[in-house]
Amino acid sequence: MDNSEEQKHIQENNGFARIEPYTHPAGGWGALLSVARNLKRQDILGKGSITLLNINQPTGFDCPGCAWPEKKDAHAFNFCENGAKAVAFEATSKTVTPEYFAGHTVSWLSEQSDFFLEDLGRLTDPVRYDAATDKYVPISWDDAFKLIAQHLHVLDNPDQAAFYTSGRASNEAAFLYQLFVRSFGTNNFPDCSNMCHETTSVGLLDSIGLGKGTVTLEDFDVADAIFSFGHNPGTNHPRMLGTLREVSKRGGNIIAINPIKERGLERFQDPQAPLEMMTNGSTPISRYYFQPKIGGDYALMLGMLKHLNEWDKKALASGKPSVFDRNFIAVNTVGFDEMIAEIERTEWADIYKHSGLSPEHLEKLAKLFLESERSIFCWGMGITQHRHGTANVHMLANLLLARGQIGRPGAGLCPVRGHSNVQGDRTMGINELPSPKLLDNIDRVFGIKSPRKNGHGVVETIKAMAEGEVKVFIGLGGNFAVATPDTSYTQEALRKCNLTVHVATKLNRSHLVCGKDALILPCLGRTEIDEQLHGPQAISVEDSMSNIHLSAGRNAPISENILSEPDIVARMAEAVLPDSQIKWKWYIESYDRIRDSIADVFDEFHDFNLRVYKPGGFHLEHPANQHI
Ligand SMILES: Nc1nc2c(c(=O)[nH]1)N[C@H]1C(S)=C(S)[C@@H](COP(=O)(O)OP(=O)(O)OC[C@H]3O[C@@H](n4cnc5c(=O)[nH]c(N)nc54)[C@H](O)[C@@H]3O)O[C@H]1N2
Ligand SMILES: Nc1nc2c(c(=O)[nH]1)N[C@H]1C(S)=C(S)[C@@H](COP(=O)(O)OP(=O)(O)OC[C@H]3O[C@@H](n4cnc5c(=O)[nH]c(N)nc54)[C@H](O)[C@@H]3O)O[C@H]1N2
Ligand SMILES: [Mo]
Repeated sequence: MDNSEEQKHIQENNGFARIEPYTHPAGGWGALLSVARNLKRQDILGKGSITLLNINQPTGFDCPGCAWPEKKDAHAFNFCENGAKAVAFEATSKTVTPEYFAGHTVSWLSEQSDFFLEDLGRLTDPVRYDAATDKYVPISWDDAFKLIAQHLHVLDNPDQAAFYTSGRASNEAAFLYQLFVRSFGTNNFPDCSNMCHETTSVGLLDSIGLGKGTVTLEDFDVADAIFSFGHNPGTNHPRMLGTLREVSKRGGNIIAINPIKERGLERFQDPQAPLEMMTNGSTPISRYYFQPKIGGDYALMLGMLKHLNEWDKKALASGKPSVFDRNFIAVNTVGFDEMIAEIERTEWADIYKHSGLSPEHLEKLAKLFLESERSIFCWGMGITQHRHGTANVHMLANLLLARGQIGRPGAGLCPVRGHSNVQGDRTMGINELPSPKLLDNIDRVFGIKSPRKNGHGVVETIKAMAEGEVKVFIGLGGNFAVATPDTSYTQEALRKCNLTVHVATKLNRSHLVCGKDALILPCLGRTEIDEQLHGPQAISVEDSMSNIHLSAGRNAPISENILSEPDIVARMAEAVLPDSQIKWKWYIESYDRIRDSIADVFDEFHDFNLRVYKPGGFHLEHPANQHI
């Protein structure tokens, strides 16, 4: 379909792409055709190949598509269908200019589909909402920052403003942003992570002392079994399918636990493996597929532990070694006996009822775990987005701890994050519940007094805006009005604000849900050259496996009137905090300076610049993944 046909097709389907039965493997020829179509749609066929060859290379830019790590020996095409689309989407030559805004009211734009809005192309100039004409009109950068300062200065207290972050912001942008917001005086940091892997971060912090996974890509090379709980790599992390395919090819077990049969977990045809493409073959991915009830994972994992416990008793009674890693448990854990007592109290009937698995299937699943000396547990939204998501995560950790399978090569915990730097943003201090240690360190390095009161996350921010307690909303990326729960209530809440500000690459619905005053501030994307006083700058990101590496764009910016995210944050800080001792603009001359300050605040970032400029970057140390 060409562009106009596709628009027509979408219009005819009320703005939704039609879902049709799909009988082919995930990936493969279908994926490549789709990539070609998207490059064409965005008018970058010529430019596209150069852009894509740079993706996820040591000297290129980090793929904005997702947070799955890159292989160290990546060949020239280490990107996937989605990554290619995400890049095509950003590197498009289509633009939304002030002239476009002059011809279209916000009411008219609001009637268009989400796809239509983003498909308009890249934002080229800062604009301000004009209620009289119901249109966005151009504003200079200086005036935009002045307007933000005016609104923030008239608040009764800093907690009347909230500062959202979407997980694409770089470490450098996120670090400056949290420093600005804390210098201003609030911890109101709603974050896309609140809707995503929050339960992972909270649950793992309880279970292993740090809210992050414990494995690296190399662990997948030696694992006996990969357990995939509630995530769908086929559409969401396609590069992960390459990793799973390798495991499958060398005879490793892949076990999916998912109420729905996801095509990507069943079969995968790798567009980067020529032989499979020529023969139209595909590698089976999951050897075993268990389909619990939605929300049944906690009961399922409890059942696995109950089986292990029964087998353990039998083993001990007949003089065989324990099923559990007793030594590891004694040295590294607390509360094991209490957990076993709780498991013994739980009836099998309840476990079957709540998990939705038959006794035979549950026993088979527990056996597979027992037989695997090195297991990796991967998980996504099927585990985290539940009321009992944190308890689910505790249970994942409990199973591995009971078998001593954390900190051992080929074994451990692997949350599969979404946005490409959502983990890094948290590491940089984007957190509405900051630890005293973080605040003390920031205060020591910068001589400020960070607020000690906890701030608002996403849900509290929406409530506070609805009740008129938060009056200014500033978003560093994202699509708050759509991504958050209870859309109509959220949109009503945003409209009550005195000012809404969105830093963005593309137009989306949130920009059309305006406060009394509203700004859209266009920023550079990952693929673009970020030229500052000391030359082109690189930013850094942290992937799902705690690897930190640099990313630098190669394309010319889409417009001369857009700024980098760190620059926008720094200029906003200058305007809002004229008496600040922090040299905001000086940081922008060279991002190495931001990284030096990050190293001063966070011990694990020691020698940041030295280490991050090495090809592939470095791995953040983590006590739970020290191999023993
Ligand atoms: N194309 C594309 N890719 C993306 C994104 C995007 O918007 N578009 N977003 C990115 C982001 S931010 C994220 S967080 C990731 C999300 O990626 P995923 O973590 O894969 O999330 P979902 O797509 O919601 O898929 C959830 C899976 O869990 C299963 N499931 C549902 N309920 C349960 C349950 O109770 N138990 C179990 N065991 N399984 C269950 C569903 O069948 C589904 O397969 O994707 C990232 N990648
Ligand atoms: N119904 C429903 N709601 C969900 C989910 C779901 O599966 N279903 N998933 C939840 C999850 S897991 C998450 S993580 C959240 C995501 O929530 P958000 O992060 O708020 O939403 P996104 O849709 O990822 O944001 C996309 C927008 O980010 C902007 N953007 C893209 N690249 C850049 C960049 O480099 N810089 C800047 N400044 N802006 C950029 C573009 O303007 C684009 O329109 O949504 C949550 N909400
Ligand atoms: Mo997410």
